[in-house]
Amino acid sequence: MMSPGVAKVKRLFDSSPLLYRTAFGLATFNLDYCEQRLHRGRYPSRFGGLWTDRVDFEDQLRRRLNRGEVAEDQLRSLSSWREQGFLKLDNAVDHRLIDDYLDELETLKARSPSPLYVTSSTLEAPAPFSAEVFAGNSSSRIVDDYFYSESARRLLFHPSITDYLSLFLASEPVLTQSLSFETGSEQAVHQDTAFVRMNAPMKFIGVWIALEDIQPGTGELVYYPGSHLWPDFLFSRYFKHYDSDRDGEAQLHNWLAWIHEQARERSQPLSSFFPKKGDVLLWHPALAHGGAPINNDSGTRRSLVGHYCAKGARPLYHYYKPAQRKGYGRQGCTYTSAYYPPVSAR
Ligand SMILES: O=C(O)CCC(=O)C(=O)O
Repeated sequence: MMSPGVAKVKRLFDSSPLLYRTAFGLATFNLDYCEQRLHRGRYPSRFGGLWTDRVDFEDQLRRRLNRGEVAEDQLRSLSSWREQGFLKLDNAVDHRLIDDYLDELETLKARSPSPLYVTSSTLEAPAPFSAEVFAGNSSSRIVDDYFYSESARRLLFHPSITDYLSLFLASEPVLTQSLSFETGSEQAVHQDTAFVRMNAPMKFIGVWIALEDIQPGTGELVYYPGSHLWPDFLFSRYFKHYDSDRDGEAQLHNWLAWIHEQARERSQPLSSFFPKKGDVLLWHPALAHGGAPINNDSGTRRSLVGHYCAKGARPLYHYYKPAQRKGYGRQGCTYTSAYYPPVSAR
C-alpha cells in the first residue's frame, strides 16, 4: 500500500499524463537512465535498455572482451540472450539447495503467526500467510521470502545465476522481489516492464527457478521468443509501466491483446518451458511471458521467481513506500523488499 502522503500527491497527477510524466521523471530521477534517454538512438526502445540491447552491440562486446569483462565461453549465451530475450541454464542449482529451501519455507509457513505475505489475483492487498488464504485464492504466491529465508537467498544468489545477471546488467544485481509458486500462475502473457516498475524501466531481469520437474498441463511458463525487440507499447502516451489509476482497465486489456497481435503479425508461436528440477530461465524485462492454463488439477508447479535491477537503479516502491527503501545483505547479495519488515512491526 502506498503511503497516504504520496497517494494524495499522486492523485493530483493521475488525470494529466504530461504532468505525471514531469513529476515522475523528477521524483524518480536516475542518472544512468537519464543518459540512456539522452542517447535514445543507442537502444531499440525509447526507454533505454541493457548494454546487450544496444545497436552498437558488436563494438560494446569487443571492448568488454578486451577489458576481460566477458569471457569467450559466454559468447554463445550472450548472442542467444540478445536475439531471443531469454537464457536457459540447465541443472544450474543443486537439488539439495532446493530441498533445503522447500523445508525452510514449510517451517516459515507453520510459524504462528507466519511472517510471510501472500499476494494473488483475487486478493485486494497482500495478506499474511495462512493455509486458508493461500489455498482459497487464485494464483497465490508467497512474496519476498528471501527476507526471512537464508536458503531462498542461497538459491536466488546462486553464482550460476548471478554470474549471468552481472554480465547482462553490467553491474551487481539487486534483488527487489520474489514470488514463490506452488501451482501455475495462469497469468496472462505480459511484459514485466508494465508491473515490475523501476526508475530505469528496462534495466532489470527476471529469473525462474524450477523447484521440481515441470509437467505439461500444470500451468507451465510460456513466452514469445524475440518479443523483447517488439516496439514499445505506451500507457497513457508516455509510459512503459502500467498504473491502474492513471491508465484504467481498458488500456490494460488493449495491451494484453496487442501482445498476441504482435506475435500473430510475426507468425511467432508461443514457446513453453518444461524444465527439470534445478533448471533456470533468465528473461529480459520486455520478454512477453505468462503462465499457461492449468489442465492437470492434481499437479503442482513449484517455482521461485526473482526480479533484480542493476545497482544504482531502484524499484518504484522505494518512492511510493519510502519506509521500504532500505537495502539488506552484503556485497554481491543485496536485496530490498516492498513488504518486509512490515511497518506495523517496527
Ligand atoms: O511463473 C509464472 O507463471 C509467471 C511468472 C511471471 O510472470 C513473473 O514473475 O513475471
